[in-house]
Amino acid sequence: MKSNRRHFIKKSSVLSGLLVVNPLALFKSKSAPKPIIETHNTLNAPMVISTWNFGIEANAAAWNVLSKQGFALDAVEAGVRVPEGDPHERSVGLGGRPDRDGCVTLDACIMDEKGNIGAVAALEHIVHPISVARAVMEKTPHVMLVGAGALAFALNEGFKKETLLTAASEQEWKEWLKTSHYQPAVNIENHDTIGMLAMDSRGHLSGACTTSGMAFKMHGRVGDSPIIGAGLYVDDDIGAATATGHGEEVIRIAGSHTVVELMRQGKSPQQACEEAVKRIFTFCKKRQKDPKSLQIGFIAINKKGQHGAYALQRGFTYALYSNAHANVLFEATALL
Ligand code: SD4
Repeated sequence: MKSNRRHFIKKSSVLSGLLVVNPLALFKSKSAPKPIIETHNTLNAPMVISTWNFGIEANAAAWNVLSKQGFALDAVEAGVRVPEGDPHERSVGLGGRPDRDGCVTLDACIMDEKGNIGAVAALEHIVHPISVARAVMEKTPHVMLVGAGALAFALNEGFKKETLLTAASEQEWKEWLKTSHYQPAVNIENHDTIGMLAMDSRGHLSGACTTSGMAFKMHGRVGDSPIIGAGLYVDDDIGAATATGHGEEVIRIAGSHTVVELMRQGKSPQQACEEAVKRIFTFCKKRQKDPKSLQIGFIAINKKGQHGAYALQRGFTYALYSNAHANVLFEATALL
């Protein structure tokens, strides 16, 4: 099974900084010669990376867009819609585990290469919150809609109202009610939120993140996943990052934005993910919170097409699809 593979970063195999100079350009112009410089290295483009085992199927849908020279934004939306629409995936979209009141409430956000952002939080009854998030981005003057307002907007946009609580999730919730003890499990069913980052063949980046959040959370609780800068961040000049795991901890360090800023300072995606997880660990220590009771995972890519992933604990898997990796599942290295 591929899921047990260890993750090896091939640092030396990725060339850095492709500089293309057209010598003719230096001689034809009478004014000061201006070399033609390609500002980014698209050596590894297109590529898509996403969290957990279900990233494999999601990546395949995204690759379908990317391999036809489609846009990264369309790719990430198409990709994460796959687990959203799958009732057997119990942590995203249809069939997601409910909150403690039995309501399935969904969180999602999307960000493109230009810094356009859209998000929904605590959205009920809509199978594809990522597409509602995209509609918020493209059709409203706002960046985030929540709860009843998000649902009203979605219905007005033509999204269908559906029951998201499946028999299996309802059964699990009823079992949980017997104790009503809120203790989110680490690596539930080995998958959770889907965060996806893509670089299209033009070298541009977009990302998407979608989840039903922590199972049996308080009604109205919102995690990191729909919060730009926490669950997802994209800066087309630098790179992109997304997070999974206990959202409260990711929000505490503005996780995905932190990863991108660390890459801006020169860290590789791998180093940046490691540093972000270590910051969460430090906060755990300060707050006397047992890090063993938590799981956090980050994935990141940069403009060179390098990727990184790191988790607080073992068991965090992610899927990578590029010309070099035909949709391979890796297990991220971990701090603990
Ligand atoms: C949340 N980050 O709602 C999400 C859930 C998740 O692994 O990813 N769990 O906090």
